[in-house]
Amino acid sequence: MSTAASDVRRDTSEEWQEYYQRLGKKNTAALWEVLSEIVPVQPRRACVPAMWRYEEVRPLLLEAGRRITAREAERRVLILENPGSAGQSRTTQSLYAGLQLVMPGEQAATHRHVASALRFVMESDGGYTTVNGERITMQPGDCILTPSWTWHDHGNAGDKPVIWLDGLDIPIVNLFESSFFEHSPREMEPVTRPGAMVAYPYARSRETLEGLYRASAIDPCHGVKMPLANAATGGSTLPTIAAFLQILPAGFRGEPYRATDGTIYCAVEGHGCSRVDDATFCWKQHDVFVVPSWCAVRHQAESEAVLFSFSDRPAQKVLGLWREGQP
Ligand code: GTQ
Repeated sequence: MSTAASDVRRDTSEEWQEYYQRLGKKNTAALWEVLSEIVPVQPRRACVPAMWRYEEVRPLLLEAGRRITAREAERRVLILENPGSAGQSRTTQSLYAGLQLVMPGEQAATHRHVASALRFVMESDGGYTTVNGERITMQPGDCILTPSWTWHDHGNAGDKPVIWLDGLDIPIVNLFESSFFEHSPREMEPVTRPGAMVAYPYARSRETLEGLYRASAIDPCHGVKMPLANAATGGSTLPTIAAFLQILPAGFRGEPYRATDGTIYCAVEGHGCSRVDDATFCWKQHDVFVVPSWCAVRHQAESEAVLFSFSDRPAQKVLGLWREGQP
């Protein structure tokens, strides 16, 4: 492995220390002390591989349902915090994920923010989200978008808890210090865009995936993986986030793959295990796991399995940052 230019012997003599102090007083610093940290040879990750088992987190979320109302909380969500970045409200370095709960009869207030969101529905019989005045019903497996600065609220007209996985680009927006947020002064927003543009019903995407599975070759790393294209633009799901659905045939033994877009996975159907660097995550429906940037992942499926995933790939691509490879 090559060494960075700054791996020189640090001079700790008093004379140098005194010089560094004078630099600090003028708000300057010696690059040669930090170069290999700030320009690493390959990605230096704060985030680590991690998994959240649905059967463990769901009871905690339902407990939140007894402790706080959706109104009080604004959004009743348990953030899936990466243990390598505890307290930073992030799941990968650039993306936020959380599990949101809306109890029967509840309605979460109408607001909008610069951060874009996707929702991947886990449990819903009567759940809905309203995007710029258009009500979109939620069914398990549906993916629903809340593009940047669109008004949205969530509700539950059924008699059972509604739960979904939220994915937002909050850390990206905050990196750029470009966040705005506001509550709606109105109870209802006028309809300003068709709901079909922001909804990916599972029945439809699953059928498209099945067609691809029958028609195309199985990728040795990904099985058959398809992006959820943006219906309005034909481009990525959201400007900053791409969502994918992939099928792993029964008995699939994937080859290792890595890419610079840290990726959040949610198991939809079947069960299997994914090896992420040295960790092995055995997953079943609704379990969530994260593959940080440039970590090798290899998926294995016992039964035929379907995984939903999302990452910041479009943001990295447009900035010329994205790389992938087989480790
Ligand atoms: O549903 O609008 O998980 O504003 C975090 C912030 C969900 C939402 C989150 C939010 C929302």
